[in-house]
Amino acid sequence: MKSSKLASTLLAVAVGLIGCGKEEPKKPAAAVAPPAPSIEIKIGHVGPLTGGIAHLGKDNENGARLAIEEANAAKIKIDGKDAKFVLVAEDDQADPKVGTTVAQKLVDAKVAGVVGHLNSGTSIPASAIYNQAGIPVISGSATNPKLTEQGFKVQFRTVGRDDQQGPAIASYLAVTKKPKLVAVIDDATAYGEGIANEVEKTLKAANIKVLPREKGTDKTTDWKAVLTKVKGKNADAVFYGGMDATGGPLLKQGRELGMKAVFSFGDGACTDDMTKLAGAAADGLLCSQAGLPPQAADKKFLEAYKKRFNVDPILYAPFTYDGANLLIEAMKKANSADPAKYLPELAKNSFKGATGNIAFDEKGDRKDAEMTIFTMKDGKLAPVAIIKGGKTTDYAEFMKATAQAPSTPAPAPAAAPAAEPAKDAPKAEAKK
Ligand code: ABU
Repeated sequence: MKSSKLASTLLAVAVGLIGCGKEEPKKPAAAVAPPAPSIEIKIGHVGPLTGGIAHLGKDNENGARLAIEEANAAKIKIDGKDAKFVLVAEDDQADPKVGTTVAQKLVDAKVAGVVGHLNSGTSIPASAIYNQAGIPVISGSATNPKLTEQGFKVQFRTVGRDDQQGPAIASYLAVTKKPKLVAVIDDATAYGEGIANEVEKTLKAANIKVLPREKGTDKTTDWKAVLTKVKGKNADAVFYGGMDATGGPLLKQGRELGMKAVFSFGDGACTDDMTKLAGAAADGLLCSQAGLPPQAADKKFLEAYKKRFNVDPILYAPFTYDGANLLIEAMKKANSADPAKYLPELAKNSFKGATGNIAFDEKGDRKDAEMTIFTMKDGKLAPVAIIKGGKTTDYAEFMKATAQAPSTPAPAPAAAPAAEPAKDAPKAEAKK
């Protein structure tokens, strides 16, 4: 009896315990939001990342990369989706054949747009491939006029053209140095030969004699035979159409041969690297760029570039930065990364970039591109004049006027010394 009472007591306690442990009905779990839909948008960049001008290729690539990183940080939405921009960077080795191979690779990778190529010699053949695929492409450095003369609706550039740059540097040389006989040398590339032709045309129009053309290649670093010939003809100025990797040795060897001639270069060889390549021989160099100088770029861009890459831009990084931003801006406006949908927005864009106001004409050329003239002094390139719309303005004056009217930089009235030849120089071809 005792033991059965104990058993019932234990049973009652156990039932009580089970009762206490009874689970409460589960509350419905808090709703977890599904991840926001996202879209990956590939943007290609192409330039030489190996070879003698790899430093310029990297400079261009850095500009595009910075724009893309900033766009990702800004958490842009395209078509209601979180846009993740991805830079697909390719090396075309400044070689036209590699350029077309790489262009096809980017088309196959389904990039939405391309910034590049750096060289005119690679940009021109590659443009046919992008055009066939309907992919917008913006070069921040290729200056040969042919690039935008092919009628390709997808092709744009954020720099000026060599039928603006050639007359600008040739006129400045003619007026400030008054040469009687000029040797014109080129590297046999689309860019080098093209700008040399423009310079020769301008000099001849100003009644200045020009020696028969001398040629090298984009790999030539021994110019002694060419220079000895030029020195023998007593040329008092030399113009070289080519890049800094070959222009540096040309200048250095010219001085080593005792040449006193004024050396003048186009944008490809208008970099501070000339001091590294040619040493003290670089002082007195006259050269041009087909846009505002890098130091005149937007301060915010310059600071961000330095912070990100720990160097200053060399030449055209601000222009590839603007190129990438123009693509992204057009996608935002079209609310689509589909090239067919955003291309019309790109063509009609009016954009305030790091290099000033950018709008394209019907060929895809930058409207009202500035040309800058530099001289090398104490191992540093210094901008001395801006040529815009046929007017030459002292650099400091131009910057002052620009600061006062930031949205539409207007040059001050034409200043000596280059106003006269700029007026007389052959005009850039009329836009069709
Ligand atoms: N504009 C100078 C370097 C690039 C090019 O046009 O080939």
